[in-house]
This record gives sequence, C-alpha cells and structure tokens, in this order.
Amino acid sequence: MPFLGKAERSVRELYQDDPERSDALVWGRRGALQGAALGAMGAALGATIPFAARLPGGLLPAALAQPTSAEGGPRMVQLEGKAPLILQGERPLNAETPETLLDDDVTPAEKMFVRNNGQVPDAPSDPRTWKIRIDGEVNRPLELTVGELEGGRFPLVTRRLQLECGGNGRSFFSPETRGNQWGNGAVSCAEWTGVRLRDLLLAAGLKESAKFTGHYGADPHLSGDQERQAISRGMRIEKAQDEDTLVAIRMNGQLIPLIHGAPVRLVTPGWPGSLSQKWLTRIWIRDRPHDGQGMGGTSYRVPVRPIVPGSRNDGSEFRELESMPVRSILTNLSHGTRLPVGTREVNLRGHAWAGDKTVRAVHASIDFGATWREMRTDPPSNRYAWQRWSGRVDLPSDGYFEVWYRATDSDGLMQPHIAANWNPQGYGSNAVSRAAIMVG
Ligand SMILES: Nc1nc2c(c(=O)[nH]1)N[C@H]1C(S)=C(S)[C@@H](COP(=O)(O)O)O[C@H]1N2
Ligand SMILES: [Mo]
Repeated sequence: MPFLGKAERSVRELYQDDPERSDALVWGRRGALQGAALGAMGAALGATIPFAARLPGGLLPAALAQPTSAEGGPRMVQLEGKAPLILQGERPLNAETPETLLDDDVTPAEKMFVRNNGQVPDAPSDPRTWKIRIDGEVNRPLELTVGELEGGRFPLVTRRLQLECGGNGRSFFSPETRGNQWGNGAVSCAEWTGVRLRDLLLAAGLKESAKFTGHYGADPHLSGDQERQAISRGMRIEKAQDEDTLVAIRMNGQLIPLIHGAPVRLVTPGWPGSLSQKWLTRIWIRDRPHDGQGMGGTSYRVPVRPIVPGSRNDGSEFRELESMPVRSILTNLSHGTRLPVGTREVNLRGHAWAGDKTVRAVHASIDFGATWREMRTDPPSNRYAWQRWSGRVDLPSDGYFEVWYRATDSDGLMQPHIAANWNPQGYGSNAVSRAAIMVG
C-alpha cells in the first residue's frame, strides 16, 4: 500500500515551485534540518524519521522528491504483448520498464523496454528472405539473407546480453536534459542467438582502412521522408570485432518480436543501446567515424572536462559514450512501499552491471548513506550478462527509511551520489538510487 498522500504532495509542490524558499523553510539557512521542520516533515510523511540526524544537509527525503507510481506519477501504457510499461512518448513510441518488473535473470519479451527513434516498420512478409549487406572498406562485400544466417555457414551462439539505452537514468540529471526522462528501467538482459559480427567481417575481409562501422535499419523516419534515417549510428571496429557483438536472429529462443527489431538486429552489449540497430539492413565499414543520424555534436557524447550544468555546448570537445557506467536496480521492493508495523528486517534483491566491465560489489544503506552493508553479488552467467545481487538490511524501529543501493565496478568506480558530468542530452547518469519505505 502506498503511503504518500496530499500533505506530502503539497510539500513537493512547494519545493518544485520555489526550491529556494522551501529549502529555507524546511532546512533553515544553514541547510540543516530544523527541529520544527523535522517535525513538520515527519508529520507530512506520517511517521518519524529514525535516522533524521544522518540525513545530509539540503537533501529532501526521496518520498517527497520522487513521485511514486502509486500516486499519479508516471503514465502507464498497455502495448500488445507487453506488461504495463511507463509511457515515455507515443511518437516515436517509447516505454520504460518499471524497476520491479526487471527481476528475471533473463528479461522476457513482455518486460523489455521499447525505444524507437522513428516509425515501427511493417512486419516482413517473408523473414527468411530479408537481406543484410556488409560493404565499404571490405575486400568482398557480403549480402546474406536471414535464411543464410541460420544456415550453418557461421556458428550460431547464444548469450545473455545487457542492452541499455545511453540515456538510462536521464531523469536524475539536474537541471533537466533533453530526451526521454528515463528512470532506471531502460535496460534489459535477454538471451540472444545469432552469428558473431566478427565472423561476418572475417568473411568479408576487412581492408587495412576499416576503422569504423555505420549501421542502417528499415524503420522509416518519423517524417516519412525516405531519404532520412530514423537513426544510423556506428562504432569503432574493435567493438564490432568483439566476440559478444552479435547479428541476432532470435531472442529468448523465439523469433525476435517486431518491436525489438525483427527479423534481424545488432546486439552490441555494454555500449549505448542505440548501437544495437533494429531491423538491420546494412553495415557500412568505413575509414572514418560514421556521420549518420545520432552521430556527432552532443548525440551520445559526453564531456571530457565537465561543463556548467544547464549551459549550452556544441559537443565538439566531447567524447563518444562507449562502455556504459556501473548501475544497480532494486527489483523486489518499489519506491513508496509500506511494510507492516514491527518489520525489522527487509530482504533486498536486484541486478547490477557495468558496461564492458563487471560489478565487484553492491552495497545498501538504510541510514541515508552513513553506513553501508555489503550485499551478495553473483558472477554474470556469461560476459555481458547482468549480475544478481541480494541481501538483507535490519531496521531499528518503525518509521520512514530509504533504501539506498550502489554498485562498484571491477575498477573500483562507484555510482556517484548525484548524477555527474551533466551534458545537454543527458547521457551516463548513474547516481545512487533511493527507494522510500515506510514501516508501520
Ligand atoms: N533501427 C533502429 N534501431 C534502434 C533504434 C531505432 O530507433 N531504430 N533505437 C535504438 C535505441 S536508442 C535503443 S536504446 C535500442 C532499444 O532496443 P529495444 O527497443 O529493443 O529495447 O534500440 C536501438 N536500435
Ligand atoms: Mo537508446
């Protein structure tokens, strides 16, 4: 049962309308939670805040700062063959998976987020005759049908691969950035079957000059203009030669659903999802970085030296977003959950991943980050699969708590407390997540 009501909403509205004044009201001039304000906030939340003394100065409790789905937060959408997803936009069609639906080790089709830049093409009448082409800086341009891809000339491999939108977590940037306001749910880890792109590149014979790829799909541009691509991105040839970069023809043992790129798509795990071209028709091997739709400027690029949040920038000094940053999700407990009076321990469970790297540890805190408990983190079932984490936290009393969860990657990099390295299109936001819970 959700615990947020009218009183909290008014605090939130106040905060949104006039953050400075409400900060002064709630926090006092020194940014510390004042005695009376603490009481008022406790009353607004309908509970005491046992760890109030550990709440960092200036931080608004998550129950007030982040809407929960139960109280008119995100709009949901029911797409054919899908679980209820969070609607991000209708044209193009974009939908996010609620974090608690991402509990499966292998994400089923109905729980996969949907990200389109253009229109969804019509279903192919005969998928087996669909052709892909590999050309450009190769010795023997290749044209292959889906039937030929299945035919045994190239080994078929099956892998669990995380596919995450480059803008996942964008909604946590402040000030707000352009694009779908994803929470943590623009990610999936399905089981993909296909041929290795590297095997196709070997068959085509890369020339010395082959340095980059450019990808094309069959989805029409939103405008309907046939000359324009909905999206056409590309990457360094090294990633194309990675043994886990697949030209996939099956997902979770079935034909790929239309909305996820039937009959054939690229899966480029650990890098921005936009490199996993759906409805694949062509891979152009190039001697220079690709210049298609979604390349250059501030598209899928992040600052090398931090820029002023909210400032304008042409991105000419940015770098490509390649390996995605470390992130964790909590899948068995949603933000805004009420637990029975007297609950003194809570089991937690979720997944974590870190682009090309692995996750070394996941920690959870219930006292606003003052103390952390290490959770158990399982190894990935194969390279590029997300990792299961699980554990327990103990609660000292009834009241308002926040579960903070944070992963650390194999190089020791942790999720930052606040979304870092702000950029105009909002890539790479992987701040520590907070789920408010109320006991009693
Ligand atoms: N042809 C084509 N491929 C595409 C896209 C698209 O709009 N058109 N969107 C990309 C983006 S931005 C992401 S995050 C993933 C999303 O994959 P999904 O919709 O299967 O979850 O597909 C990528 N491949
Ligand atoms: Mo994306």
